[in-house]
Amino acid sequence: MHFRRITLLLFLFVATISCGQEIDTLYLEKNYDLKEYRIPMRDGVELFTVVYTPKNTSEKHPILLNRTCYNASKHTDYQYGGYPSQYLVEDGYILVFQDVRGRYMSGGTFDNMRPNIPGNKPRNKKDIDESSDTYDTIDWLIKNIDGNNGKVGMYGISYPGHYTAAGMIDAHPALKASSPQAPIADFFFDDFHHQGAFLESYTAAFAVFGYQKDTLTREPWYRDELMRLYGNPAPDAYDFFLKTGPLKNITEKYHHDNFFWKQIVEHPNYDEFWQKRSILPHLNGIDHAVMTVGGWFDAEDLYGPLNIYKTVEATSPKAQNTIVMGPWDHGGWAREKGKTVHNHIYFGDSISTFFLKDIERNFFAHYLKSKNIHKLPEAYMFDTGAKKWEKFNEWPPQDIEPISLHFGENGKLFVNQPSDENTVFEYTSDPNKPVPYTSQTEGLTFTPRRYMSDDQRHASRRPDVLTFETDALKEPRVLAGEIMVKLKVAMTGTDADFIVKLIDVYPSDHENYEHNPDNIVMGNYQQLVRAEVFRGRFRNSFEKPDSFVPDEISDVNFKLQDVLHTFKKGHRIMIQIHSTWFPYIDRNPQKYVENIYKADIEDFIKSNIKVYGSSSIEIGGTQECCLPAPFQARTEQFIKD
Ligand code: PG9
Repeated sequence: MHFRRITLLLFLFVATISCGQEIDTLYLEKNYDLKEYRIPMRDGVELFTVVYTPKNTSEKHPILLNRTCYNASKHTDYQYGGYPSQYLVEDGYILVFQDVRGRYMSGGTFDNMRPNIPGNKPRNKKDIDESSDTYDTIDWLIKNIDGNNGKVGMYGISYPGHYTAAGMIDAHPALKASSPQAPIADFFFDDFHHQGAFLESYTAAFAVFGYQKDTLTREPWYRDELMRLYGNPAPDAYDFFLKTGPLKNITEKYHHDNFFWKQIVEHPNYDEFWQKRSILPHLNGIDHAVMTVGGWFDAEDLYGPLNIYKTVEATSPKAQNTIVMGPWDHGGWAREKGKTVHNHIYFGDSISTFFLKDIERNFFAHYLKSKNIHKLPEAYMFDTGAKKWEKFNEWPPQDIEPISLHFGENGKLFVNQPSDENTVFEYTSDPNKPVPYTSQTEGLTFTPRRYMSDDQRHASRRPDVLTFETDALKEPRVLAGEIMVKLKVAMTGTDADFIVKLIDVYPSDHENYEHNPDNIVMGNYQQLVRAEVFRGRFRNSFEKPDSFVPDEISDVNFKLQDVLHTFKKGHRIMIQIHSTWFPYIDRNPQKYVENIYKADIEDFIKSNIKVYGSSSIEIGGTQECCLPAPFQARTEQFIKD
């Protein structure tokens, strides 16, 4: 694949193409003046910053700041890099795009999820982080950019969403509105890992984040490293990664000189390296407006938006804190395609335009232009089953009846009806024949996007997948809030992953959809609603993993990410449980080894796994869970401060 096409792919996977058909070079040239600056930070490092200032000087304008690791220069020369939305550009803001430290045209050294240094402003000159860089940037902009009204908003999708959240910490007083969108909160739970299990599908992404540049550049400096995997992209990632073998082969063949890969390999557990990079323990004392945005089908950052919203809610009573969750994949709200279809499922028309025009535009206008039009509820959540927006005055909602699910003989799933505790369900998990994460064949990609509402019949027909389903529902049932999985398991091996899926099973006579190819049969479709992996070694602590004792019953309790989904009358609720999910997730050898990134081929063994009838799944409201102790302790400490 030609490098420039990959570069475009890179930008698309983060930059997202906005609905801005009306915004182009001509529009920007006609309505904005463009200048580039090098803004000095407190330690002297200069950050490259592109500034568009409205030509209309009849009024002062607020500043909209986007800090990115994905190249601010794609906005130079009056290029419309895809964001902010056409509505914000048309409303008139001072549009600012900045390369974060160590990226592209900015000075300094890059650090993935640079640890935030706790403490109040101003810090001494050596202590810098994304929070201090944001503070210094805002301070400089307010003082040096003519025509600003003294108010600043921040926004960003994905990594830029993370930088937006970092800017909320010890924020500059001019920062009045922040919208972290699909923000990364913690790379041990977002993106590269899900609950400690490595996302092997991310292997190709390391080139973007694992090499320091040695000059100021407007072009990706990691071109050759990116082509190692993308020079001849595998059309079948399952086959490619199975043949590649254990993760140690990836180190030897592709990432032997990648500093981020080395960090991931050397820190397989939630140790201080990861804990200090989580943004969550630092989100406290926030006193401005925060609108966190996420997509229910975001395979990259779903943990981030949900937990950033909940943390701000718990620690910052002065913040006007809201969350918007729609039927989108990663950053899907920033691009309008007319019909919102995720994989095979149609959710409605112009849903992204509704968000951009009626939600995001009003949010910033209200807080930055003092337009009294902000009518956002506490939680603006899209029901992915009923396919409509719902407004809640809290999230998770406490007024929707939670349910518990229990596993019965012959694949029966019971609602609120505990089954025989002594019933045992068994399967043999073979890492050499892993369960595919998708019903389709996908090539080497940064992150899969379609699987999160995909048909699960390919899995339910496998002997190494436990499948339980209710009878057809006599009435609709709304599942809203958190999901707590409580498994009681035993195994012949000494380690295991557990993938648990919540699935909406369509009636056998459900009609097919016109927007799908003929071979997509919707009768008995098993639509994935939510799935998550849990690496069993972390069941007692993400920081200190434990092996399993063969044939001894163990508790494996963990959370799936939140849902809002109405299971319609005639549909069935299904749960699947299995122990491989490939190549989305790397394979657990199932023989306990200290570091799976260094496991040998001989460590990969079959394991007979038992799930006991005393297991259950609790869905709805707020589920008390097993946050990793260090994180939980720190959050409590910050809340107290
Ligand atoms: N969260 C997205 C990502 C981060 C790192 C690797 C791959 C993807 C993003 O910033 O788009």
